Amino acid sequence: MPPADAAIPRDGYTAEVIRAGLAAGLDAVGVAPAEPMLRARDAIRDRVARGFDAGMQFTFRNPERSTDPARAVRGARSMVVGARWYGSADDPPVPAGHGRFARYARGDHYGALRDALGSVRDRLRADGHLAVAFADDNSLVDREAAHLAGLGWFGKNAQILVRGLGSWVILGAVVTSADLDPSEAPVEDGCGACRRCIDACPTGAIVEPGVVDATRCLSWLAQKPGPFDPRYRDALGDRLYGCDDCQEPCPPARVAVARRQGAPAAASASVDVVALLEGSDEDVLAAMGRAYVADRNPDWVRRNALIVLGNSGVRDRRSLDAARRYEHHANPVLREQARWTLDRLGAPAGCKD
Ligand code: B12
Ligand code: SF4
Ligand code: SF4
Repeated sequence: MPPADAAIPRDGYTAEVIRAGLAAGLDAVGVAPAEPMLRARDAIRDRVARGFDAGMQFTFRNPERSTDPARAVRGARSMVVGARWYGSADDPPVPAGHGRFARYARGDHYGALRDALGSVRDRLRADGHLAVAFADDNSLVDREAAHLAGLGWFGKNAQILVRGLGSWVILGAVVTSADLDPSEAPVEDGCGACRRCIDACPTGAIVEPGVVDATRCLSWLAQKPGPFDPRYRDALGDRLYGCDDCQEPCPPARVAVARRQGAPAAASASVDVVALLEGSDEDVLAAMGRAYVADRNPDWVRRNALIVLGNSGVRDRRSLDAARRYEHHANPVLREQARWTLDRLGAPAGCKD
């Protein structure tokens, strides 16, 4: 597999802009024309028609806007799309009674991505162009932009796999009025006959290659407000936030981790859920760092913590007392969740031991 920067032009303004992105900490950079992304628009409409959007807002709320870069920046001509690798050399074991963070939520990777995109934006502005950076923003579909910029191919897990880096990357773009040379695209499919991600998904959420039913995806279920679908509480296992199961077994992702010797060790991979359940609102939100928490309401994190506690099998006094704190909580979602947790730990609600 050629390295991620194989397609960088040797000279010219586009090459300078791409090199500015790489120098600022992006691991791969490509350029796409800022045209409407009609395939993504159709895909969003298809997901909504099939109910796979699960009521999510994000890019789904206004597909005409999120698939048209010119709606984000008037007179847009190009998108400079960047990927930042967040893989780590290790995956620290998660002790019983701890809730696991998915890899992308360990540390402030989006902060580093936005800083790097900001450098590209500043360079373009300094040269007299309009430029706005977007990363994980409702205004732009990042994966389709990355695909059109030749950064990688769509894996069957719906992730963009960057050449030489695999899927442990987050994505963002600078939409600009500068007329840049598009990168070579699309990148040839690299999945072939493999289907490990589809088989590894604990809830069968990858219903077709590249199509995720968010009503079953643990990543969404752990983010959404309200009660957690009882059908998937067992499957949540020890995940407090996010799910990596459709990436862990992916051969190109594994090769990239093995190849990038000296990659940093993972930042904190988990948190003690009893401590979380005993903590104040501020403590809970602080433990989540800059991860998305719906309405910044710590109760949705506590709901997940109760499920993780129930799944942990840790039935000591500390765990039972933590769950019992929520038996009479003001939030009915947490009351119901606490009852499930106590049942799961073999200490039904109301039972004093
Ligand atoms: C909504 C959302 C979610 C939702 C829905 C995911 C989904 N599949 O759409 C939920 C909450 C479930 C989610 C989960 C995750 N997400 Co998310 N999410 C987004 C968000 C905000 C919008 C995505 C979107 O618009 N989807 C619309 C649908 C229609 O797009 P799609 O399913 O990819 O459709 C395309 C493919 O089907 C492809 N296609 C068309 N024909 C074919 C045919 C074949 C054979 C194939 C393979 C593909 C293919 O073209 C379609 C159009 O582009 C973006 C950020 C952004 N602003 O773009 C991040 C984003 C996609 N998420 C990201 C990440 C990291 C994750 C998680 C890994 C987090 C985690 N560890 O828990 C999981 C992975 C789940 C998964 N397997 O997709 C990254 C992806 C990075 C990458 N390498 O691709 C993004 C880009 C955020 C970022 N800026 O880095 N996410
Ligand atoms: S993130 Fe987890 S639940 Fe969602 S599709 Fe991937 S493996 Fe399935
Ligand atoms: S696990 Fe296999 S099929 Fe899935 S994204 Fe990776 S290479 Fe493609």
